Amino acid sequence: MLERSDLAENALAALHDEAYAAPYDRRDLTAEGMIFIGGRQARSLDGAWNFCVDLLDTGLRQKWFALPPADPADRTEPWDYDPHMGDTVPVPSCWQMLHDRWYFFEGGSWYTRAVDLDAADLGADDDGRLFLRVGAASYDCKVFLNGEFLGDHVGASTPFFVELTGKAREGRNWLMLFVENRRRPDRLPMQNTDWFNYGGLYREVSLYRTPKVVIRDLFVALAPGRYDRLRVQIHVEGADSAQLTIAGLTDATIPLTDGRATVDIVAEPRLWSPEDPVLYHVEMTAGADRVTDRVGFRQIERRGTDILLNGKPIWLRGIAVHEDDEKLGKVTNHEDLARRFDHAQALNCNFMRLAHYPHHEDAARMADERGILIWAEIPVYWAIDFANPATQTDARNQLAELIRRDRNRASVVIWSVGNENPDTDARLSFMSDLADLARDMDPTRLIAAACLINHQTLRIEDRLAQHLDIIGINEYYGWYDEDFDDLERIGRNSRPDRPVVISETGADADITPHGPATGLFSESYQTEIYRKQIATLSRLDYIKGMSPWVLYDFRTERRQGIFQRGWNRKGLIAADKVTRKAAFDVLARFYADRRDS
Ligand code: GCB
Repeated sequence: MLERSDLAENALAALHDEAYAAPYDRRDLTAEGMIFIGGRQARSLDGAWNFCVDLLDTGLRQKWFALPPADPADRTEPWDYDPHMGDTVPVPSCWQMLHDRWYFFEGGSWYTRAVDLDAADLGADDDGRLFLRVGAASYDCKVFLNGEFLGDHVGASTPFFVELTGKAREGRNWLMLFVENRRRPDRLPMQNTDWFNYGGLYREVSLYRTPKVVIRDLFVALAPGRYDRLRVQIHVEGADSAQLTIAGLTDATIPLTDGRATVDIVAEPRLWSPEDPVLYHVEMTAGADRVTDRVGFRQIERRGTDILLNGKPIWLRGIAVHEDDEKLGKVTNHEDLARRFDHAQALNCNFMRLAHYPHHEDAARMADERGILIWAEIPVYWAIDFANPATQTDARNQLAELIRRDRNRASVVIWSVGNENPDTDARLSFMSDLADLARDMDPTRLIAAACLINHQTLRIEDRLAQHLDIIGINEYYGWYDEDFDDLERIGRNSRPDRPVVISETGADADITPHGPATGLFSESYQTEIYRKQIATLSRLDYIKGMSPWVLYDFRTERRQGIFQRGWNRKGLIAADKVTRKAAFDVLARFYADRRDS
């Protein structure tokens, strides 16, 4: 007889245990645990990780993470998965893009890799600290190190941190991440969306060494309404002052109370704008810790139905874009981002909507460099479980993580708290709370949401509007709504007291060899819709911009028509991200005229 270990006993007991996941559903890795990473040296953990899909959560039930490494020949009990060996996948990646058999896989998966650390990594010399950062994992990620459960994060698109200080050991460590992407009614988004449910560790994973003192947060911007004052908000752990240097502007010692300070500093920076996207080198030290950033300074405000950038009215010539790639899925790289911004600039855009969830942080960095204004959003999309407090906590945390990550980016001018949600009491309370949170964390930006038109009254009408600075409107006249005259009526019937941005409009065009020559789904039909939309919308003076749907065709499970075949074909450019459709030029010409007017 074999002598059974605890693990083997557990594997047997777990056959009848349906509460197996409860200890790991902690949701304790949140915005609170973030550290500021600008200018820090990262040790990349990207590359090959051991991997296996786990449809039945067997790894959580049997505790695969607790299996000590051993040569198979030395094991005395059977095992269902050994995380220390076997097939590997690259990180970052989406598993759907790696094997046909994983294309529609929704469930848990295990990523494992060895991490070798020396005494210096563990802070032996300087009492230093060690943090793991995961750029994004879709949707729930549970972190284990050497068999120990360290924490749980929910939300598919924002980064999270785990402190490894005191947990990691000298020599070989085994880091294991359980990443699970089930669509569920209580998640953001819920089951039903119009984009593909990619899964996996699809952004970078890194280690950060810090000294004992850690700069957790640094937020620097023009003080609201002022051009001669910077407002600086700091959170440092373990120091009672910080030194802030902004090249050519200031060199200030800032006293901290309980590690925190919010101070105004006299300075008159050159203003960041699409025409002059100037960035300043910012450096902060506290104790032995040091971080840097490149930050632009600008004001964005609304006055009546106007949007003002640095005090001057601006019209947002935009385009909406998904984070989606034919070959890579949601993985973003520099080349892809650069091409995206090249295309936006070829359209004569000054604005981009990053739909429908936080995109890679490098998107806003590139927008800072290129002078493109950004609408950033969280996936409060369609029929969210608005009455569920856990869903609300998740939404608040995703918003907080996004704001903490990107609020030094001058390009980001709008936080959007949702897309096309029904006007119910529960939704109003859920989303107005998000608007309040965004304003509270960041008074230097405008708050928006993509709202729906009231089709009964043919008016722009949404109770959430009073909590927003910008009313986004998604409308598809000529496509889902056939009567184009209704768009004219809506224009006349509506008297919004604040700016409206047409956050979506468009039509599908299938330019693959299967595509039709005329009618719905043809290139000519799409072009015609753009012409009519532009003609109608440009007559409405409360419309202060638009971001038509969408730059590239993107993958989505819900589109299975013969001209769709798993793709939303509303792109102005096909899924190859090269072939432009005729409507591209129509929009580019309109934006060129608007720029000059
Ligand atoms: C919308 C949604 C967007 C869809 C788009 C469409 O209103 O906001 O996510 O992809 O329409 O193509 O139907």
